[in-house]
Amino acid sequence: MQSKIVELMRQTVPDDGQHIWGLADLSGLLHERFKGYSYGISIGRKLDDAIIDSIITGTNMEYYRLYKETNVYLLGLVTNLAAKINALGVRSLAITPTSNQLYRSPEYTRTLRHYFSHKMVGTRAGLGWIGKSDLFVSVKFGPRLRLASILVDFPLKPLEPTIDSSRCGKCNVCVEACPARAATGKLWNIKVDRDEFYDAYKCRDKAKEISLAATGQNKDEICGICIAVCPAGRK
Ligand code: B12
Ligand code: SF4
Ligand code: SF4
Repeated sequence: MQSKIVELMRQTVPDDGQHIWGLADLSGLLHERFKGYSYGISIGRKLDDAIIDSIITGTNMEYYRLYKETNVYLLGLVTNLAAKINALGVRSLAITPTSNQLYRSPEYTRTLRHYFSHKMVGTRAGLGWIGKSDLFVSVKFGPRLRLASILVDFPLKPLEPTIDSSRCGKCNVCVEACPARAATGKLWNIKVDRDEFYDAYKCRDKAKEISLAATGQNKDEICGICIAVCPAGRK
């Protein structure tokens, strides 16, 4: 069955240099609402370089549109894949890029955490690490991507070793560029919690302010300067 799922992924995810995907063992890592699922597939879709380069000093409408379009695209891709995996007889569940009822936490306003982390599936699939400003930094595209996931109840064997610690090294570019000063500069590893190195409230409040100024709305918190400056993704 592993080989059928791998084949399905190869056939369905475009081999166009704009996508990455990998298989993850999530045993013991998922919230109880995902009971029965212990494995997953992480998928990343690259973001357009010209648009990302253009937000290096602050966000704009083009990035906002790209963010919306990529969410719609990834939703379609993971829904299609989950349906095909279900048709193979393996129970699977598509996890959308943005929060929905499936993983929204009622505690969110107090914690700024939901019940599902796409980035965790990505590190378990060996596709990247968590950077100093809490972005997922993929080996292939740096942080210039959006993520989605699929959960499956079949024991998938990861194709790559997991990545358990940061590869940022001495780089501090995103820490210095962040207008909210949200990151401390401490390096991530799987034992270090988000709140020990990155302040999600500072980020959220600044991103709201920036979104309002650039797009006239502050429902979505759109900033992304930390994505644009990261040398791991820049040409
Ligand atoms: C809530 C949320 C926010 C909040 C809180 C952000 C945060 N970093 O926690 C706010 C509103 C501030 C925010 C802002 C932004 N967000 Co946001 N957000 C989310 C959302 C919906 C949930 C994240 C969450 O619950 N975090 C809780 C913490 C605890 O988990 P985490 O940060 O995801 O990751 C931790 C675990 O994965 C852990 N971990 C990783 N591997 C392993 C392995 C093991 C064994 C263990 C134990 C732990 C572990 O390490 C991390 C740090 O502790 C996700 C989508 C999703 N469901 O994943 C998007 C998501 C994180 N956002 C995203 C983006 C792009 C942004 C913004 C750039 C805004 C924008 N769209 O322009 C900023 C950047 C903020 C930043 N520097 O991280 C992308 C990130 C892409 C990337 N390259 O990393 C995501 C993944 C959406 C997507 N589908 O692509 N966001
Ligand atoms: S999204 Fe903006 S405010 Fe948040 S960490 Fe990145 S640069 Fe800082
Ligand atoms: S800018 Fe540097 S410190 Fe920040 S995530 Fe990228 S590599 Fe890591």
